Amino acid sequence: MITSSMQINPPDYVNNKKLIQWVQETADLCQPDVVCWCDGSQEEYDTLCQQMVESGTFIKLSEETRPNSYLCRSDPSDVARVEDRTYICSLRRQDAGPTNNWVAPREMKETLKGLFSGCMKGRTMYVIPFSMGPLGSPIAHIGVEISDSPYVVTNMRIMTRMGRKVLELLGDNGEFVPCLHSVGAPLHPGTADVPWPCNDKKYIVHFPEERSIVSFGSGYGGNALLGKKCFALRIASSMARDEGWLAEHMLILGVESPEGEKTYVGAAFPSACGKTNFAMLIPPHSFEGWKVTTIGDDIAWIKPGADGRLHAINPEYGFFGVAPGTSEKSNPNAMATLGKNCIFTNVAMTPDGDVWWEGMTDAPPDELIDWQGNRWTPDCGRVSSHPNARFTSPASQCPSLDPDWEDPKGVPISAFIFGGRRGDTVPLVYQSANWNFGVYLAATMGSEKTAAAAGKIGEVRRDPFAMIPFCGYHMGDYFNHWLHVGRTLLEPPRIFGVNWFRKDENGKFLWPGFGDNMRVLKWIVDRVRGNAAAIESPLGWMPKYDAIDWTGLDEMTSEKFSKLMSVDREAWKKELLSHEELFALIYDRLPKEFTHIRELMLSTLWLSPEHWSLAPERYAVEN
Ligand code: TSX
Ligand code: MN
Repeated sequence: MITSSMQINPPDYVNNKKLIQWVQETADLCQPDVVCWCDGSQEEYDTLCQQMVESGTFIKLSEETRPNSYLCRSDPSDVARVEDRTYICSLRRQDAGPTNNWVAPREMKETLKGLFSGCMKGRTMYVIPFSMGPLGSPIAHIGVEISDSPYVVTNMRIMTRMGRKVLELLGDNGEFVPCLHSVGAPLHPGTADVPWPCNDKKYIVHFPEERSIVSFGSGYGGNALLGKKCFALRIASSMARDEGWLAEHMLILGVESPEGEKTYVGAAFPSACGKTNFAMLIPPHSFEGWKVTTIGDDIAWIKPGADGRLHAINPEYGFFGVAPGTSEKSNPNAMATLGKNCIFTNVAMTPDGDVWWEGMTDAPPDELIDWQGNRWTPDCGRVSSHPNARFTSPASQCPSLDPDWEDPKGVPISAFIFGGRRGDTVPLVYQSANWNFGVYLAATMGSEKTAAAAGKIGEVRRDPFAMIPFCGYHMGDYFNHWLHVGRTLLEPPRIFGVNWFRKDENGKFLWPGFGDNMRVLKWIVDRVRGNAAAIESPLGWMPKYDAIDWTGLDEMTSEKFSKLMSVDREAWKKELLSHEELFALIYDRLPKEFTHIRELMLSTLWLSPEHWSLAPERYAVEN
């Protein structure tokens, strides 16, 4: 369907020869009925949403309770990223590394040519220009996604700065990352469309040397919104290595003291650690005058500045977050962000046209339509929302959004925080002795599995820098790049490890988490500014009980805190020895520094605890 606002020929503001040629070649290959150059206007967005309502892809939610918002139910087979179908097609297999799938670029291009030939028949091919990062920022980059999915267009308008102004900025000779996407479901004459077209055959392909992306067969966010994981992490990490910066799977937040001093930190966590909740944290009542501000919840692009510090932007424009578990208790700022102008995918719908998901409220509604469109009641034995159900929401609606979140220079980063979900062994918080030890800490971070997929529940899965699924090159080279960046900085960010998930002998969480994480964050900020005491351990610097503000948290006795902070020698020897498994995988490109650091930490653990610390205090040690 064509409307007056849709441009079939390149609009007059498009003069980029490379772009016009790529669009023409792609149209020739994919044979869509119509080519539409997206301008990013509200009118275009509303038209596409209306078309998707008419085609059964979108359901308009109640204008009273959820203005200008839509529910979308995907095909039940297309609900998550497909890691086994994700490829890094570097020229040399070695450069993709052992943690990525690889096929030779020429061979992959032949395969893709076959798949894309005529794949958009009966459909509209949308040209979606977008900027990752504030328009014109020296840290930002432009991409253009071609897609046959209106769901992708509408989500890209929320998740990126999208439309005409990007093409104007691109100019005649500007550089862009071409991102080609198709759901892989051509519409033949006489056949009806389905609400969520997709293809059983899926390919998510990256060509790091030529900086391009091709995605086939899936409409799901992480596979289809190519600006996010594909560009901002996989391709950008490869660009960053070549150019001396960092593209990281990190949230960025600001901590503002009552005196108005601002400190920015980046933090990386594997999935199911509450990254978005941490990015939007609300401090406890006792922290009067302290504020946490949100710059981003998922990705950080970080460049060394002339001042010798690192400066970070959030390349995204919205949040594509996991809905289940998001509530007024766990994340009031996210709930406020979701009030209007959102797209919900695979959540449940209430009888009055609103959304619901597991964990949103203590008690479920009496009746729902579940994510597959079936009637649902609390006793039916199924979940109402898919566990990976998502919201797409504009960042601008987030109450905790930092006033400087669109500063083209980025915000100066004072600390990096790395965390995982660990029921034992790993203390609540510790500061690495220096940059290299911090890189080691991040490279060996891991999380316990919470859902039974591959591997046993409780088993530690290593996810270095939370980047295993997202690094566009060899993980050993990635570690070396981090070590290299540290050497170029005059004022490197301090590096911290955290673990909100340590349990006692009865399996109960020792730490209340959520807003109380502010207490840990304040110690981190104080450390960075040289205002907090610490004692030494083999893991690095740790807060004494008195170094943390416990006002309003009576339950945290010094005894309980000691449990949270204890470093078990035997557990840590096992922990350090278990790093071998990860290191063996990348043995030929493993930084030599890592071997030294591991040996040093092991030898320190073998010393009696009296020798760990220069300070007399230390935490309980089981021998
Ligand atoms: O997001 C979480 N954060 C970070 C918040 C800023 N979650 C949810 C994780 C799943 C996405 C947490 N869960 C956190 C946390 O800090 N901590 C925990 C563990 C926990 C769970 C429930 C309680 C306490 C801790 N409840 C009570 O104590 C009542
Ligand atoms: Mn993520």
